[in-house]
Amino acid sequence: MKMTFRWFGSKSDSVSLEQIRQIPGMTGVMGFLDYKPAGDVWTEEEIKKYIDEVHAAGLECEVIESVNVHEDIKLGLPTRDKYIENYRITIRNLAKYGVKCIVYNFMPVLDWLRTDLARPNPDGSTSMYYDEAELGTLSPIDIVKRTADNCNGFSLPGWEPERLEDLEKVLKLYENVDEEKLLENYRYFLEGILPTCEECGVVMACHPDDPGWQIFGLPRVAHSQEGYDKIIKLYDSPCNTVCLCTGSLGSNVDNDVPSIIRHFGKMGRIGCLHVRNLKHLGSDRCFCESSHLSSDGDLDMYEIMKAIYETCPNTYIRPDHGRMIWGEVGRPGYGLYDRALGVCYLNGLWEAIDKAAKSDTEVK
Ligand SMILES: [Mn+2]
Repeated sequence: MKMTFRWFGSKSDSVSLEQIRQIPGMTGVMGFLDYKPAGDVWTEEEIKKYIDEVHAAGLECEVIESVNVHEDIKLGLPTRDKYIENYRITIRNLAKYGVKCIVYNFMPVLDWLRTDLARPNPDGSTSMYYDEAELGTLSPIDIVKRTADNCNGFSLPGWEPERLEDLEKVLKLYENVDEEKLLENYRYFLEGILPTCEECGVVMACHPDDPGWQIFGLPRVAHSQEGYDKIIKLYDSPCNTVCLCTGSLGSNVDNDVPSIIRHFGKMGRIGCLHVRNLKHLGSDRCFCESSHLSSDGDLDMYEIMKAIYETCPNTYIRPDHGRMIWGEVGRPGYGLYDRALGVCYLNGLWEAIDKAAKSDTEVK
């Protein structure tokens, strides 16, 4: 297991590489060029600058997150070929600088979604929060505006203003795209890029829909074991993998997260993992992001780490969103303190699982 931490770059993150390096057991970052619009080529120069900085801090950068897929690809428009070619160039450029795994998602229009980015908890901390009942009263444009207004001056992944300028127009285009059509467009995308990945030794890891169901009537395909099975079958390659985000999948109470990890872990199709917890509040469609601890949320983190240990022990892992604690101000979900506590807890679980497994072997 390689423990990593998301880092948005020195100009866009309240957390420094030095702070990340000082977290026990930390090996590297999951990197991100947050200023790149979907569809643009990530140039060698930009990649080198980011990765050199990470290496200079004594950390690795083998995973890159959110090379966003242009909407025209998801919609299957004729212009998609240009964006797929750009994506291929980006893959080659990232591979040149040692990147082994690229995280992306195939969610139409809207990326992950919350109705509150700083919901107060009884202990005085704040959490990101989602309530479907509240969402019912808002339009997609309302929710985008509210998110932009409440993120402490940082842009959130998937909420870049350039991407959302034409929101209404894009939503209209999706009226003709159902789940089947989206999967067809998805296949075309994978056929376009996976041969390049095979050539370069890079895996693509699809992040789940968040929350893990359809919203605003938009088609979504990546929020269950069955959905991922379909995606894996679209193009059979070891480079076609899942970014298994326990919080996103766990938002849907029908998902048995440890069992999904075992299913794809055994197939060798987990490219990396985001590990976090969440707590449902009174309804299956209302939850807040809790601390990583099992007893604070609905997910059994011990079973999750055990499933990883037993089926994909060499995977990249990072803590995912954390609460804001100890008065920290930063990008919602991406402060230092609660995520660093999450790392220590996950490392503790791992050591216990590892030692128990080794002493079992000795007894036999
Ligand atoms: Mn995630």
